[in-house]
Amino acid sequence: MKLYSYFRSSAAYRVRIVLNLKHINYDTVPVHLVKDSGQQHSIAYLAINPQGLLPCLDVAAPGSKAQIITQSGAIIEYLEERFPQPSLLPTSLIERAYVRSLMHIIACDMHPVNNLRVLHYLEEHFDCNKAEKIRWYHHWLAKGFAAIETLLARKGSTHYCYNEQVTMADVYLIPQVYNALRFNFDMTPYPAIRHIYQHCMQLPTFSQAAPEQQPDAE
Ligand SMILES: N[C@@H](CCC(=O)N[C@@H](CS)C(=O)NCC(=O)O)C(=O)O
Repeated sequence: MKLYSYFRSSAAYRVRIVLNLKHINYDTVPVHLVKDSGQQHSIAYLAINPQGLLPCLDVAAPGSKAQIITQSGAIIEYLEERFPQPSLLPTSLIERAYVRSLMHIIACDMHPVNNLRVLHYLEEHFDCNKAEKIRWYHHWLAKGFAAIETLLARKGSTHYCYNEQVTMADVYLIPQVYNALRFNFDMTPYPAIRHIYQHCMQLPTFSQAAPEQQPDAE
């Protein structure tokens, strides 16, 4: 498999964790989100992913015509269905929904508003300076993390978002926290999230997927 990735992309980071958890070998195809005014906007990359976003995964057998999956959520669900073990979802239907609720807080309500292209748009069309962009970024992080923290506390989570099992919720949470820390967001008010982050980052499947471990890391 070929993962189109950028070391700092948190959506690509999610997929890297899942590939590691499921012991799937893959090659990284780096697409630099900043260099050349963003290689994701190049004609060559748009032919692969018309959204101009990372990640995407080519699941074709070597030597066959490309079979590209875009959107980290679709990639992760594909990998879960194709390689069911170890499962990244609980068995009970209601608990699966719980895990997906946590995932969607991040995937739908936190990450998209803080994406690179949104921050660029704020700068270009609303004259936002760096400090204002950070305020925006931190505001949406705080909203999302507060809700996640409450849900985790209600559940009595300790090492993972759900029981003693790695699930897709951890796969989404860890890259989001990594990014928050990179942008100097204060994680003090979220002890349950911090605990899960510290625990997961000790696992090689998570730490080896981290940005600084990637072949394109700078
Ligand atoms: N919903 C998409 C989001 C993908 C996304 O926003 N990727 C970011 C990197 S984390 C990106 O490629 N940004 C490029 C840009 O904003 O121009 C997914 O989960 O795959």
